[in-house]
This record gives sequence, structure tokens and C-alpha cells, in this order.
Amino acid sequence: MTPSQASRSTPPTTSADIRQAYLDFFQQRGHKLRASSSLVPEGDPTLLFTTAGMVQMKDYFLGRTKAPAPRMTSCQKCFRTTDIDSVGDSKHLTFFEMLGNFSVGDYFKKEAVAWAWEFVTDVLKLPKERLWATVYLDDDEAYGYWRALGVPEERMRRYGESDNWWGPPGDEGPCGPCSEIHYDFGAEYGCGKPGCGEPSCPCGRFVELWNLVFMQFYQDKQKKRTPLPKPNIDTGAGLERFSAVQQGKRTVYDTDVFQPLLRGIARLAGTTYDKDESADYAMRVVAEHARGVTFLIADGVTPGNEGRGYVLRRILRRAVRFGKKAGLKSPFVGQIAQAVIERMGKQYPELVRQRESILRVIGEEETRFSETLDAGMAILNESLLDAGIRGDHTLLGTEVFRLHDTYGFPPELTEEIARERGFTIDRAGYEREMEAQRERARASTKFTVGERGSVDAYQRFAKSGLRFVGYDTKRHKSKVVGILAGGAPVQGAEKGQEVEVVLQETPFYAEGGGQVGDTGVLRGPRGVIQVTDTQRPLADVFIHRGKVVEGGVAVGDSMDAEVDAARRDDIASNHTGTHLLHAALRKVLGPQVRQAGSLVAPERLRFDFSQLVALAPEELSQVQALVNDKVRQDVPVRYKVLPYAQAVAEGALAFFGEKYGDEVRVVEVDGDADAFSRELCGGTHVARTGVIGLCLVVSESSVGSGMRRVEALTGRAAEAHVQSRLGLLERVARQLQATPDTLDARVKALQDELDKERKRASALERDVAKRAVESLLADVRQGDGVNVLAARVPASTTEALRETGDWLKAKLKSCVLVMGAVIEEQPRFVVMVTPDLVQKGYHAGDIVKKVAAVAGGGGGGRPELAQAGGKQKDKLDEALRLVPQFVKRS
Ligand code: ALA
Repeated sequence: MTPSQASRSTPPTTSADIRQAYLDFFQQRGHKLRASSSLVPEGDPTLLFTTAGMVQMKDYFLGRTKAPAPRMTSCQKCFRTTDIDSVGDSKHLTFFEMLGNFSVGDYFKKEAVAWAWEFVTDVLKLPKERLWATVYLDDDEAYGYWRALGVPEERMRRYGESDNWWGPPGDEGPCGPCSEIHYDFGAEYGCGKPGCGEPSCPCGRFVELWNLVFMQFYQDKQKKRTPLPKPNIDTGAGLERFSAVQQGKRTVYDTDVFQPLLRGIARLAGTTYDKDESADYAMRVVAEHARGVTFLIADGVTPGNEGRGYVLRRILRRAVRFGKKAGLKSPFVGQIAQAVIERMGKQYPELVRQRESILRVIGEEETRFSETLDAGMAILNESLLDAGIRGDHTLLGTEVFRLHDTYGFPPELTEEIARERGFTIDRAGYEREMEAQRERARASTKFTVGERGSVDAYQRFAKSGLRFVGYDTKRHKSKVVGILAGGAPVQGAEKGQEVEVVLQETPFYAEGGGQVGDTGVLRGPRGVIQVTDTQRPLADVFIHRGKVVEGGVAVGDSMDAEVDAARRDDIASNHTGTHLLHAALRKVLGPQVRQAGSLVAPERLRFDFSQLVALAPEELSQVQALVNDKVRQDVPVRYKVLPYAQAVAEGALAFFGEKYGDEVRVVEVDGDADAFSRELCGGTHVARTGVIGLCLVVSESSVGSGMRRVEALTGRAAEAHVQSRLGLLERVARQLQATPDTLDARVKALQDELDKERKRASALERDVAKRAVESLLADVRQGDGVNVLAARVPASTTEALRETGDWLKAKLKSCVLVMGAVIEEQPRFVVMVTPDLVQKGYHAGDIVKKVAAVAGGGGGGRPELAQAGGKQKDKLDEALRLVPQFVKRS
């Protein structure tokens, strides 16, 4: 009997069984099983997260890529941000699993409807009288299919766009009318208001179980719809909701998906779930967000201040705050994440693979935030009090900003807390503060203080149609349209003056996209300007910074602008090298690798990317080998200018949060549709990869949580590096009287020799020490009728002092030993008394106290062993001399 036949007789109830039954059911109907894709959509910057099973199918529906099979099924990890603030009530989720079946131009409405009905009634065995079906207004076809399966008219509804039209996800993409199956928990759970008798009532009596989308259109940013190449099917059913109805529960939090987590949280908080609604609410927030956080980090998201990183930070911090409300003590999120990994790691092995990183990232972020949470809450309470006294129930934007900037409170968190107390926040004021901060940051990184005022001065050039012509040339003649000196516009400048020159057209690349600005010379009829940097203070304004080194310059002059070509070539080599490295990292480590920042300079390149653990040496050499393969193949680097949507659809890597214009430049290395690397990039590149010569990765390190940095050299710099390393090798070899080839063996031989010598030296030292000890034996005196030995020992540590004592004790059998030494400039004493003398009443602790007192110190210890230190090292000998007086029975 197959598992699914088994499920025919007994309906699946656990979430794991339901998931399996669904995937089996559709595989038996010719669907190819697709693994869940990452929560971070691959090469799709139109979406922050994967929000539905269809996200990985988008290109198939659009006819851009051939689907691996016309029928597919999956259980997809999804994350939606819309309801974050509602999580905690009994319904909402950020992270959930979506079961889906897809047809790419294969079957359509009839089969989709029939199979959905068969699954819910025959496999899940849900009572038919609790099931409702809805269709889009005029979709008589779908309506007819439901009716033919026996759904009575009274449990069917036609709804408009807000209910029965799905998509596109994001600003644009595929969409279509849909048809849904709803489950009725029963009138006793309804609100009883007029209209409560049907699925559109939001009161919770009904739950939407399954959405069947008849994907037929592409909707662009302007909301214009065009038919897709073929009609498709995209369905989505929430696993958590299926679990609730199968387990006879009212909410997803009462199912096996959340109950074990909630019980664990309650145990940690020393309480039980289901006792007090406000504590339950807090525990649900913790459980839901901890689950979301675990999955996000496993897919390479790390806490940050924008985009995905910000969402992660926001829910993690929200979990910490609610955890505190529930009585949990930080750090606790990691423990819940552990439970999530235990429970879900089988289905999602990335959780197990990334366990260490998940726990580390959570630990760091939670610790940081929980340290400022209390202080921030105190400030917030005060501010709310002030707002109350002011009589306006709005928290000032400056305060929301301060809470964010100093105490790490995401504004949404502040807003939520304020709302709980009946206040709102001044969001616009907060945004203004944020913008001012960004402006300050920009000003301080891009401009020196004296030039800050000049941002306005640049504005005048913004509409002058300035143009960068440097992709094709490094030399170009153009007119000076403006000159700034000391940040202010001037008509001309003379030799010795620092200036900023604006040209109508320029071959100089202005710093951007990680690539540094060009340097070079501007030669005009009156003089020469040495350009040391090119910047872009505004989108289309290029500023040549430099000094007039000969004669002068005036507005209107025609200048021959010449970029330092060798430097630019080095930069181009590093820029293409960066793209190759990025592509190779993704190939070796996986597509979750995302660029987080880069620096492309003439001497080197630096590439930061999301990656939780350090690269193994083999991975690093694999990456480097892949890059150099492409270099040796001398493949072409081409660029084309495309509409943004098309570029992304063709798989160009773009970065969420970056601003791109409508038209973008796409740089491709090796090929077209199947290019080795394809990125949106405005930088300058080599024409063929062979120019790079060699790419050497010289370091790999961590830069903050979840981020790694690779530094590499290409071209001349790589050659110079190899040269200098080879030189070093030669020098070292010569010093060791070897050649580079025999250096290995030579170093090994020297090490062996050193080991041997070390052993010999230590044998000699022991020998000397033993002799010294033996000579000390001659100093044994009788005092108070017992053997007393007081001696200065040449020891440099207290351990050595004690060791000598042990030796002497072994020789003398019965004695009182007092040893002194100057250790780290201070007198130290160790006193030992053999057991027979301890029995007679001698006490090492008492003796050491008196001895040390002579040298200005104190100490104590057990009867058989005691140690002490003093302050005056010149009193050491005197103290030892007086020992016989101190040896008394106590
Ligand atoms: N894509 C559809 C949804 O998310 C199935 O509801």
C-alpha cells in the first residue's frame, strides 16, 4: 500500500502527513516535485521575499524560461511582511508553508478544480457541508465545474477583484482571476452580524483553505494587463490552515505546528500556555517570530537597517520585547530557534546546515538589543508621559528617531508600544530626521567640510544635459560649463587654486557602484588642471576635482580631457574581476550569496557578501580557479542597455534597495542568455577577460555578523604581488642556505634541529636545578628539634618554586621547608611541612605569615602547604635568615 492509499483510509492529521499526502497526491497525477526555493527570491529584485509557491515559477508562466515539466508541485517556504504588527493574534503569520500545484500551459481550470475538490473531500475527508467555493464575478466556467462536482449554489459565491483576483506579487508580474475553497467552522463561531453567513465575513468563522489562480495575464507597473503566452495554473494552500482543520482546531497556533514551541516557551517563562490571554499573545509573537527569524537567517538574511535585513531585525526585536512581557529572560530566542531546527530540519535541511550561524546571528542581535531595551523603554515611557502632559497624543518625530538611533527601536516597534497606550507617532517627523541623518552621512563621506555648502551650487548644473562618454573613450574634448572654488561658483581660476570643474561631456568616470573616480588631466587654451578625483554629488553632475597646475581656466574654455589611462585600465580589470568573483562565489557557495558592497580601485578590489561562515581554503581556491579559468578563456565582456524589467527578467543580478532608472546597463561576461555573469552595472570594464591576466584572492575575513569580505588583486597588481612573494621566497631561501625548491626540507631540518636543541637545553636545566637542590640539602638545620631548610631558590615562577619544594621534600622525608624567590620583582615564599610534622603541630600557614611579614607582606594556607608574597624584595634574605625563629609548634 502506498502512503497515499493509506491516507485514503485514514485522513492525514499531522502537518508532516498532510504535506506528504498533498505532494504524493499531485505526483501521482503527473506533477514533478520541486523543492522549496529560498525565501530570498533568486535574481528578482522586484520582490523582497518569496511570498508564494509561484515565485519560482514566474519565468515559466511568462514564457521566458522553459519549465522543467509542465506540471509541478511544491511545498514552498513563504514570508510575508504585511501583517507583522498583527502577529500575536490567533490568525496572522509572517512565515508559513504553502502547498501548491502548477500547470505551465498544460491543464487548466477543470482539472485544477476537480483535483482540489478530490483532495479536500477524499484525502482530507473534510465534511462537504462545511466547504464553500468562490469564483471571480463572471467566471461561469469555474462556477460550472464546482457545481458539477456537487457544490450546491447556496455554498457558492461570486466576488470581485479584491477577493477573487490574484497577483501580481510585487509591482508587476503574472496575475489572473482565482477561485477559492473556504471552510466554515460553524455559525456558533460567527459574529452574527448581517453578512456573517458567507466567506467574505472577516470575523473568523470562515477560513480560506485553498486559492486556485487561473494565471492568464501579465500586469506591468502601469497596471496594464496583457495575456500570457498560455493560460497557467497556480494554486496555494496554507499547510498551517490545513493542519488546523484536520486537527479540529480553531487556530493555527493550536496545531502541532506551534503547540510544541508554545509549550517550550511557556516552560522557559515558568508558566503554561492557555492560562492568560495577554501572556498567550506574547508567547505567540515569540514563537512565530522566532520561527521566521530561523528560516530567514538560514537563507542568508542578516540583521541590517534596510530591506530584508531590516525586516529580520524588526521581528527579532519584536520577539525580544514580547518575550520580556511573557516573563522570558534574554537570551531566549536561540533556544526557540533550536526547537524550530529540531522540528523542521528534516524537511528543510538548510536549517541543520546553518544551525551554528543561525544561533550565532540570533545571539549577537538579541544581546545587543536586550542591552538597550530597558533604557529605551524608560525613555519611551518618559516621552509618552510628556506627550500626555502636552495634551497631544503623538510622540515627537525626534523622539522616535532617538529611540531608533540610540536604543535600536525600529519605528514600527515604538509605534506599536505607543498604540498600546493610546498614542500615535509622528512618522513624517521621524522620516525627516532620518533623511537629515542620511544627508549628514553623505556630506561627511563625500565632501570635506568646506565644500558642504556647495551641494546647492551643483544643483544649477543638474539640468544642463551633462554626459558621461567614457565607456568608449578615455580622451574627449569638451566645454567647461562651470567652475567651483572653495564650494562657490567662479568664472575662472589661476595656477595654484584647488577647483571643481564641470564639463559638458566627460570621459572621466565619477565614483559610483564601488568603482573609484578617475584621475587625469584637463588641458585648455589657458592652462592645465591635474584631476585627482571625479565625483557625482548629484545623479547627472560630474565634478572633476583638482588643482590648476599651469596658467588658468575659465568657464567656456574648450578642454582636452584625458583620463589616466593606465590607472583606468587597472580599475577596469578589477571591476570585471569583481563580477567574475561574484559569479564564482555564487557557483561554489550557492545562490544565497549576495553582494553587500564593493570597492573597485586601481590597486585592488574588495567584495563584501552575505555568507554566514568563513570559506574553507578549498572553497576559496575553487572560486579563484573558476575566475582564472574564465580569464584564460579570454571571453568577451559586453554591455547592453535595457528596460529595467527586461534586464531583471533575463536574470541580471540587481540589488534590492538600490535605485535604478528605467533604463539600465547590463554587463555580461561570456555569453548572452547563459552568461557566466550578468549584472546591472554602470562601471567600466575590460573588453575581454584575458586582459585581467591573473586574479589572486589575497584575503578572506569577517565584516560583522553574517558578512564576509574577499580582497583580490588582478593584472599588474597581481603580478607585482607574485613578484614580491617570489622575491621573499628567494631571500628567505638564501638566508637559510637553500633554494626555493629545497626550502621546505631545509625548514623541516632546522625545526628538527631546534627541537633537539630545546630538549637538550631542558635536560641540562633540570640537571642544574637538581644539583642546586642537592647543594641546598647541605643547608638543612635543626630548629625546634626538627629538620628546617630555609633557602633562596633560582625560580622564576611560583610553580617552579613549588616543584623545587617537592623535590626537597622527597629527599628529606621529614622537614619544614621555606623557600623564597624574587618573582616579577616581588619576594615570594612557599612553605611546606611534611605530614609527620603537621601531626606534631607545625603549620605552614602560620610560618609563611611570619616570614612574609618581614618582607612587608602577608599570606596563608593549609598546614602542609602555604604561600605568600611580600613588597620588599631586598628583605628576602633577611626573612629567610629569621626562619628558625618562626618554626614553632602551634
Ligand atoms: N499564488 C496564489 C496565492 O498566493 C496561489 O494565494
